Amino acid sequence: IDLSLHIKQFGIVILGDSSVGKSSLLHRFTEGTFDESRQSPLGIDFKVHNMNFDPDVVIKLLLWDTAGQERFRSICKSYMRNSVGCILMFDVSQRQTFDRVGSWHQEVLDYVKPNPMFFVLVGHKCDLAVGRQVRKSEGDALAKKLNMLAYLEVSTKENINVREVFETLTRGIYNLFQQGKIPTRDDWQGLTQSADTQMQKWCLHLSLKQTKTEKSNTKLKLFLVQYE
Ligand SMILES: Nc1nc2c(ncn2[C@@H]2O[C@H](COP(=O)(O)OP(=O)(O)O)[C@@H](O)[C@H]2O)c(=O)[nH]1
Ligand SMILES: [Mg+2]
Repeated sequence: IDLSLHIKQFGIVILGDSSVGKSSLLHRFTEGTFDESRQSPLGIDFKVHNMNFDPDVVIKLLLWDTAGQERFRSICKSYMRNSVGCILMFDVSQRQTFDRVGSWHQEVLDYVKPNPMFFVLVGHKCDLAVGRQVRKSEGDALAKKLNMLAYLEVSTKENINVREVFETLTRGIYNLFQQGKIPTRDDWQGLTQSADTQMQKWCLHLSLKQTKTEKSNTKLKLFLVQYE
């Protein structure tokens, strides 16, 4: 039995104009709920979420939500620099938020240079069929033009495609990394492989939300025996 557990850490930043639904999306993904009257936290919100692709790979997502920085984007710089993935959002019922996607994209790339950044474009609030101002084909075309991993139409309210956003981005980055297309650097925290200490493995195993397979249960027991 191979005892090595591969732990990778991806920094992910959620960006887009004010009120497109960034905080709602992150809250739905990490807490599972949507509350229309919920006040977005001001400043920077930070969540950690573990993804378990197979028993041997754990990806720890460091998720950064931004608020109030929309007009002072330079504040975002440091955590953009420490991210490898970006969920770039617009509101399908607000045309101007779509029109600004291109400039968000360019600014992010300028900030993170020479490090890479991979994007998923989110057309949010797709439950608002009546007020829609941007067509799905336009979102698809823009994501393609800007070389993004995907375009997804999402509703946090109706819980449509929420998990898919995070999974598509994480899987896309993971696959590129496996293909050697994302070089890591000592001075870059966007994508890191954490130290393989027994304690970390143990903690990560315990914090995994997904149902564990027989194989990883066996591993957990072995770790516990080793740790004790
Ligand atoms: N119709 C609809 N409204 C949403 C959805 N997600 C968020 N909202 C609303 O959009 C507003 C802005 O959301 P918020 O998460 O604070 O946006 P942020 O400024 O980008 O963080 C709030 O009134 C939310 O209730 C959605 O999927 N559908
Ligand atoms: Mg917010």
